[in-house]
Amino acid sequence: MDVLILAGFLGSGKTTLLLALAKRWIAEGKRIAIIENEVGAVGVDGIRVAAEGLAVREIVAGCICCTLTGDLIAAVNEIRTSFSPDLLILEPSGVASPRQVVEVFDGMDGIGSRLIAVLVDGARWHLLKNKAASFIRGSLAVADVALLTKTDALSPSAIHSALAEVTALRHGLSVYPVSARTGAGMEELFAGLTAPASYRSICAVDDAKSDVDPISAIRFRGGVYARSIDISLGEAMSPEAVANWLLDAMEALGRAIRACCDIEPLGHLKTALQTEDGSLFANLERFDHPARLTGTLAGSIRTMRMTVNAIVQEADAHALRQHLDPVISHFTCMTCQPVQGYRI
Ligand SMILES: Nc1nc2c(ncn2[C@@H]2O[C@H](COP(=O)(O)OP(=O)(O)O)[C@@H](O)[C@H]2O)c(=O)[nH]1
Ligand SMILES: [Mg+2]
Repeated sequence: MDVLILAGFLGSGKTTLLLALAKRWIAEGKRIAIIENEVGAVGVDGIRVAAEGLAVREIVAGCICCTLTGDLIAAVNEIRTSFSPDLLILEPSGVASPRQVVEVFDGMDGIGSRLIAVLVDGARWHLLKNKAASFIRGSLAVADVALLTKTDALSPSAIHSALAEVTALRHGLSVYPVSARTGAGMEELFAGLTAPASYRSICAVDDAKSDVDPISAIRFRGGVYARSIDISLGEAMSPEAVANWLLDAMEALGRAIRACCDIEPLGHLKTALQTEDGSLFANLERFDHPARLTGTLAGSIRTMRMTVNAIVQEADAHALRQHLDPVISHFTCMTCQPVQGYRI
């Protein structure tokens, strides 16, 4: 069983890329298993991956690079013996230290090639390079390959300078520009990741030395909010009305997050709405932009489960809870019943 670790800061595009890679390889006949890790007590990515019909194991309520290492080892062993995939794709939480994640696989039985791809968010590069520089340097220090994601949101000259700046953080590392949204760069990535020989040409880092200590460089300080509620609608709603409602809800949640931060927040707010006929997902990682929806709903909707997961750098967990709880309680046209509490 080979292992591909897709690491990167909160909201850098890991789950989106993971879905694109997994679907492509499954179509080619590969057996793929996925592990999703989220720090909050309830996660959204596992729901999103399962909604695509993929085999996924969730590890929540902590980080697999430290507190939940034992859970990761148990999950990997169980997947290997019971499912025996060709490839296990692992998405650590967006605050994990990739070095510590990869060390979990050292000396484990039955692991073939092991590769760490570190995603760097091109659309937020201007923010990340100032506010999350040590996280990115620490991640790149152990990367086999780096990907500059969301290139569709950048001009050609911005791509060029971001590539140069990211490469400068880890001498000798090849940084690969991709857009999972438009598919730009994806063919080269598929080819590279599938054929180890050509992969070497993308990933010319064998001799590169990094002077960054990858663990001490990664110290995340911030707040986590994760909560799941069951919603019964007084009157049935159409999928379009629910989608519009979710966009409004995300705007309100995003505003609440901004209100509890002194500076422009850096983090990721994710929401899943699960109904009997499909699921809808919303993401906000640029808090001054509207949320983006994915997934599909059908039929006439009477009940839904809403799962919210937010993690914000430098935010206080209590402040996050104080700002977000009332918003969730104020979805007034609905009867909300908490099913799982938030966790800090
Ligand atoms: N413009 C653009 N946005 C993307 C792309 N890939 C992901 N995103 C957006 O980035 C946000 C975070 O994506 P996600 O895959 O959940 O990131 P993760 O937190 O690293 O797993 C979502 O709003 C996605 O729609 C891309 O290629 N282009
Ligand atoms: Mg994700």
